Amino acid sequence: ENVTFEKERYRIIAEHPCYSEKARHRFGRMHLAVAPKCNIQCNFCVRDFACVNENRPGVTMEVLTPVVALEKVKQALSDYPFIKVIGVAGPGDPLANEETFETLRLVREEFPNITFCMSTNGLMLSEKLPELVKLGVATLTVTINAVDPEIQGQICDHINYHGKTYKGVEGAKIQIKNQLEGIEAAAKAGLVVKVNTVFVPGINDRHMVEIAKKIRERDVYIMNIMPLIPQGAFAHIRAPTPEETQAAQDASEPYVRQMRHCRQCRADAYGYIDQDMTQMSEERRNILKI
Ligand code: CLF
Ligand code: SF4
Repeated sequence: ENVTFEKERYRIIAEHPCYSEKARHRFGRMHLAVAPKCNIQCNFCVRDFACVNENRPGVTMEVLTPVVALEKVKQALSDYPFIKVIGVAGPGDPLANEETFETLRLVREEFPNITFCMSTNGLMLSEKLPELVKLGVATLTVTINAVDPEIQGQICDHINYHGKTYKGVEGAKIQIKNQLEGIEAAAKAGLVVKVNTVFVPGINDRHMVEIAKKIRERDVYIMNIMPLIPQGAFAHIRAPTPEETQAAQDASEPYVRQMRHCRQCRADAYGYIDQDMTQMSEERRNILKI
């Protein structure tokens, strides 16, 4: 049974455009923008746009209902059989929206074998993990921007947790605890875990290796250090240079495998990650009605 499990895990990674450098030219992903609400407030986030923990903010995007999302999946998988991964990555936090689970339930009924992916801020991960396992979510991204509450308190303004608001360092303590417990439990449950880290010059720039060490202990498969896109309360902070981002990746590599080909996609992106069809051809989208 272990052999089957290992083979399946290998296949999932080999066909995932974000987890495998080679796969990105051969396989695609489809994001379903079904999750508008968020339960935290990151300082680099502008609410009307997408979650920048994973996504490039662009125009305000249309939120899909679960039923419409299923229709789009059917159409896309028949038109583009190279799409191997269905993901939910916003525009808010997937775990803060019941529609995420409803959508995945509907898609799972039609496509029993498709890889499900998700990207979350991790606040609700431990609590929601059993549901994710049941739905067959195979690959999971948690954005961890700091493992020190003093630093995270500067990156995230507040969290909303079980009906209460916690500001700054107090909120950061809860979030970091939940994130680390969540990724550990997810990896133990067999999910292939990725950690995204937004590199914020002057705030967490010297903290990357600390994060890498902590996530290595919890069997994270791959880490994705992404440059800040300055906006919102962080509009005044400069974006890191490519050299700075790369230096952070190089320093973290001894602890955990590094993803270096992230395109900071939109929450409604689909196709190859290097050729986002959402942005590339509105016209073709209209023709295909997807
Ligand atoms: Fe989407 Fe993210 Fe899954 Fe990939 S994207 S939920 S892990 S299927 Fe990939 Fe896009 Fe970078 Fe994300 S290139 S933003 S890492
Ligand atoms: Fe914005 Fe995403 Fe942070 Fe929520 S988790 S505040 S949507 S960047």
